[in-house]
Amino acid sequence: MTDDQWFQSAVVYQVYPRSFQDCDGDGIGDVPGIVSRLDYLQQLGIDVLWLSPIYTSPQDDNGYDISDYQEIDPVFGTLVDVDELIAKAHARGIRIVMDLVVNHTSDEHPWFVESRSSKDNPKRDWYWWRPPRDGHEAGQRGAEPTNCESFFSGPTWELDEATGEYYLHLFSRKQPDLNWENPEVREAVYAMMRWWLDRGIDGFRMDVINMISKVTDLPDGQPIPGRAPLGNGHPFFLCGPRNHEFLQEMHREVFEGRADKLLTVGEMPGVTVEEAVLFTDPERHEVDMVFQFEHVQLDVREHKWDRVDVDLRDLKASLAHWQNGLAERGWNSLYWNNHDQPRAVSRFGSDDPAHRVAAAKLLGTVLHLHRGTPYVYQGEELGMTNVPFASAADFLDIESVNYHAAAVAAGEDPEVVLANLRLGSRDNARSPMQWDLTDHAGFTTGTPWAAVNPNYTDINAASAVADQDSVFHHYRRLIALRHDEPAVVHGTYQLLAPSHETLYAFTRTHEGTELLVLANFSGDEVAIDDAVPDLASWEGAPLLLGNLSPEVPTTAPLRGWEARVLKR
Ligand code: TEU
Repeated sequence: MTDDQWFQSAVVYQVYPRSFQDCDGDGIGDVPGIVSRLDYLQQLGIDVLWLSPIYTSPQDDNGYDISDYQEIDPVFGTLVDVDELIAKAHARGIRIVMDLVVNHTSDEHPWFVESRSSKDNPKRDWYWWRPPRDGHEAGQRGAEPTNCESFFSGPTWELDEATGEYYLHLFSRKQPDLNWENPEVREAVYAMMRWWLDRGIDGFRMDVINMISKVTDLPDGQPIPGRAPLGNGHPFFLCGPRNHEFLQEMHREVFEGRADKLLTVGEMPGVTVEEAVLFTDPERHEVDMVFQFEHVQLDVREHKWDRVDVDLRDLKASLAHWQNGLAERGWNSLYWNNHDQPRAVSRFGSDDPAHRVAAAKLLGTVLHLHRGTPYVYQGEELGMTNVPFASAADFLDIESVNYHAAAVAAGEDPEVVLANLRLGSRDNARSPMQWDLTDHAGFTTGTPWAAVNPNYTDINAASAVADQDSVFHHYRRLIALRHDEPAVVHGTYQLLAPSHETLYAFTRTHEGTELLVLANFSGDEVAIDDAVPDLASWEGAPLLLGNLSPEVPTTAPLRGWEARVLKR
């Protein structure tokens, strides 16, 4: 592995700062809180820390609406705190990756304040402005320039009364989209990125970076069943015509000469394997890896609130699709969780107290034994679960709040809407980190901004670190395995028994070493004879890592939620 592929044996830990550790008692996590937990992260063994945004922000979308890219929001701390975090993380051999949110700014960013001030302001073209649709008056129903729907419900255009024009916002109305067609915008973004790299950070997670290039005439989208006349604009802004060009320019302008020490991961909703090969081909100098969404859409039907259970066969096929698709060129990221997704053990495993620990370890085993860079989301290493929200009032995320308001206004049954929120809301991932058995799980001495999951009495870091059989120590062993076992990093991938409904089985092969990974995604015993063609030849192969005790013969049927990694 060349030096500049260091990330292939690295494991990234995502911190959602608002919910990680509060040090000043205001009930919101902060940078000094992250510093105070570096020993814990070092014990886990992670190599990179990705921080969700901590920049100055009105917090409309919990910091993904930035009003100053080069200042830290006081709620999280100061630039001096960040310098301390960088220095102390580096002293532990941990790199720091910041969230880059440049598809849009906050509407309170000075760039947008200027742009909206008049039609002939020099920064007018830094954003997407359009007059009302032909034949319509500004503010009239249907006057939006196109019919496209925002990710956060409603139209993707907002009227600015002062100038009588509409501005584009793929997300909230307080997140106006930057116009990347304008070279001044790109230059300003690149300058800011260089400033952060010069400050000592080690890369970026790039928020919706496959939305920055749009089809410039922004046409109407196909009406969305049940939400017409709102239309689907995705074909006009996902992986747009200049996306590769912009990323290659970014690489030249920002990363040239230092890329081999950095990590860049592009969040790309809707990206295909074919496109990801181009985005992550090292010869093209675009990004090191992407967050793709195929496996986290398998339980979604018409829209994210219309959910079904995941069929393991679909999950296996999807991950294998990406393993095979990026086997020769490019590189995968590997994730079950992040701040936008429900908790994996509740979604893909089992949060039944009888099975939760085994299931959480099993999910970690399956993911970390794939080829790619694994991402651990805060609390995943504890097997933290979805939150038992009591009512709609418990949901704080703008995506949840807007969905609830729009759905109820459209006449949907509030109980159905609440059930949908409990299953799919991003709030599930944003409850405070569960540190110990003290008040508020040790997250804050104040009143937490969001309720702590009441199951913190059973699920918390203090208990986990003290228990060698915990999910925490299983994740620690998985991370160590990636550092020590070349076959985990480089082994070719072969899925076995693709049509088996509850058994997940695959091999990794590298320079004479073969790993066999077996996982039972059910609470019932499952035989493996038919799944593994030459099972007898695995007799007596050492168990590299398992999630249940006592150890049983390596070729014995798998117990409920049992995972086994064999090596020969
Ligand atoms: O998310 C992009 C994105 O597509 C999300 O809207 C995701 O698909 C959805 O939340 C699933 O429920 C990024 C950030 O991760 C997210 O937190 C921000 O809200 C969004 O961009 C806007 O910056």
